[in-house]
Amino acid sequence: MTGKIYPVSEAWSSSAYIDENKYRALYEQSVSDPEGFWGEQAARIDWIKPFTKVKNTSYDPHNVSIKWYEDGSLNVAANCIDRHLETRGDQVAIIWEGDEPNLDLKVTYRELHDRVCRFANVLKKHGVKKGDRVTIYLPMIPEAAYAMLACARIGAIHSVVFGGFSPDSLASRIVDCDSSVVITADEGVRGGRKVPLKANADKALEKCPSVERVLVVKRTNGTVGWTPGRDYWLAEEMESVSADCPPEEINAEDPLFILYTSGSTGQPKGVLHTSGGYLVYASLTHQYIFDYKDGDIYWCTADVGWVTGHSYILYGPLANGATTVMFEGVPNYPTAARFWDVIDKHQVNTFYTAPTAIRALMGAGDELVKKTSRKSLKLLGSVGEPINPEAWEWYYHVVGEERCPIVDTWWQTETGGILISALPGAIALKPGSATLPFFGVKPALVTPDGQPIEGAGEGNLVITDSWPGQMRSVYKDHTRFVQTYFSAYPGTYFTGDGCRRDEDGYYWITGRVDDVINVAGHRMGTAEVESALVAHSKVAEAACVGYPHSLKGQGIYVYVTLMEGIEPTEALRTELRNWVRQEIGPIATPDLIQFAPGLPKTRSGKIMRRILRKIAEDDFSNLGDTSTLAEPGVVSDLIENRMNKA
Ligand code: 6R9
Repeated sequence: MTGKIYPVSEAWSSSAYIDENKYRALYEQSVSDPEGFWGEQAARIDWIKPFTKVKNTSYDPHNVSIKWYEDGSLNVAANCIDRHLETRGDQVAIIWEGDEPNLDLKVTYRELHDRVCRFANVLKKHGVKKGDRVTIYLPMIPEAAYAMLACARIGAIHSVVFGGFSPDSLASRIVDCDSSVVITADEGVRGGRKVPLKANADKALEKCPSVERVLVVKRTNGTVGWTPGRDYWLAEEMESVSADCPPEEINAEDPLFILYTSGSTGQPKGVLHTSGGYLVYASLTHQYIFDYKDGDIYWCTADVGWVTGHSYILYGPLANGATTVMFEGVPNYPTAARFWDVIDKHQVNTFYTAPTAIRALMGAGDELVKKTSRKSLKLLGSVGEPINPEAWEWYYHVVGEERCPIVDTWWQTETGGILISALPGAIALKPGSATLPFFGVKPALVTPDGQPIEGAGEGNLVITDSWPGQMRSVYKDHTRFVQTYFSAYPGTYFTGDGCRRDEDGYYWITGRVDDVINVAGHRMGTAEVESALVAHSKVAEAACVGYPHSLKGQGIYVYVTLMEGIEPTEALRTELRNWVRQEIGPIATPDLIQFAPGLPKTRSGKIMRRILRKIAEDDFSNLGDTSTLAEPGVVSDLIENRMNKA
């Protein structure tokens, strides 16, 4: 089953940085001599103190340690801003497109420098020092970029929390990394609706005694609560400080940011990324995978609350002196032509979005696309989940008019940057495949019990050697880092993804093999949804699984056992849905709730998720052996009352 192949066009192979021969040669060098390869590549960024040691990494489960360029020093913000001032001070760094189509703003590198320096001085004025954690809870406004870069400038560690998360989710992330400063806005605006960020933050802060300062961006001028002495308007503070802020010297292995992400167990973990290797990797992948050339307008539609926003709206593009678009809104406001309108408005050359958005816009019909020009487009990208071939073909034929290659980029919060993707001038495309590994990346497949799979086959995806963008630890919990990623298949990094490799060596990600589900490109731990549900007074027990969803990729299916005497009603379904929404955030809202008098369990009391998954998928022909169940009868009841009857 190889499917269609779209060869590299002559125009692309002759104009791109990397053609097929170069890819083969450089890939070979990168994996046979990582020290040499990454030592050379590091010259793309400015070092304050040059490194003498390139790579010092160990995947040995007894001693996992990942260090790159460890004796070098640099400043990430200076690399993203200051070093461009001489050659491109007046070039636009950020094109901000507001939620309303008539609202936009262009920020040049010189202006970015001024804002970031002032912001950094505001942080200093409020006591933030190198190594301190700063939580950023902002909408997609330029201040989010200023805030992140201001932290980087002074060596503070930012933790960006997606603006769609609830007060509780925000609170647990603030507490985990012990932030003393929170940066938020009065309100966010998305799709014409307001999001009460300051009110959410106030609620969260009731549980966060460590927070001493809240800096508030005025976005809507909405009414907000105020705690004098703790809360400050950012704009006033920016006026009160100097615009001069020399960048701190930061060791390559000093932390740049923490980003919380869902795992298969427990609370979200604080993925820790450091400075030197991360920046080299983000910038190199951005240049080659998007074939970024001077003057290109590049647009990644992610939110800065996710890793894609960190690496491919901010750090990668700005390190490369690019013009990066930052979009506050949503794909279907005011109409489902918004993306295509914005592409025309700003003459976007490279467009990078998620399959869930592509599927939704495909559903809105071709007319909305065809009435726009899109002639500026050269290259399309996809990220966040496997893209189904139908959506791929539509993206390719209708949006890109068969002119634009699609780079399907596979990576994770943990990997810092893209690991498997086509290079548009080098690698022929197969719809639905992320294609081949990037330089320095050594993927391998193993059977569930750890036997290596050679050649074509399907198994669990591991990476057998480190790359500079790799996460360094789970914040304050190195043991969890080792357990989660390095103990299942010793000597390798375990990705949590299943994957097939075809006869051409192409990789086809099949989705998560752990209890993480991918809802509209957002990672959700089933354990988080379950713990939110059991916190409800009427719920005795809950189990959460994913099921195929035509727009979101996966939907959230929960089985709920109610407390004795509680009636399963439609009203209670709504109540539980709203409850989870409130506890975690809208992205965790269950799509289907099945009331179940009992859940299938082994005799030792473990919930048999495999069975629940099958039922949610409406595929109960192959439930496997149910004889080990404590009460085999519950299964027929679950099937009978399933919510997903085809
Ligand atoms: C960047 C990002 C990571 C998980 C990952 C995988 C899925 C991401 C994908 C993809 C197939 C792609 N994933 N990109 N699956 N093809 N191109 O999304 O990070 O939020 O940490 O999610 O997303 O399952 O393990 P993150």
